[in-house]
Amino acid sequence: MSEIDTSPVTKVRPKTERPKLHKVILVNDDFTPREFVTAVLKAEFRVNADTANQIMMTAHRKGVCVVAVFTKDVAETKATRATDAGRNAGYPLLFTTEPEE
Ligand code: TYC
Repeated sequence: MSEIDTSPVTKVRPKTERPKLHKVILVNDDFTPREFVTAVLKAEFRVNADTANQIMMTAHRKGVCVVAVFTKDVAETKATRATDAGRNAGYPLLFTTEPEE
């Protein structure tokens, strides 16, 4: 006896969403010395002197600058460590994080 297969042929495509990346943002202030900011950028974010200076000057002129993007955990850890480096030296240096759109 011949049977007709009436099962649906819809394919299940498993959703594998990429975890959202998070920006680390450097916030300007009036007290932290420029050289200190660039030193923290080099140490924590492994950027060279030129890049560190560009990031620092952008924050200095515009108020904020995106340093880099990472997974949420890494972004938060780096922002905290960099902010703590400023606090330990008595500066109000601030790094924040925010999810990318
Ligand atoms: N505005 C600071 C100064 O003139 C330097 C500075 C730049 C501080 C960027 C913080 O995120 C910053 N000494």
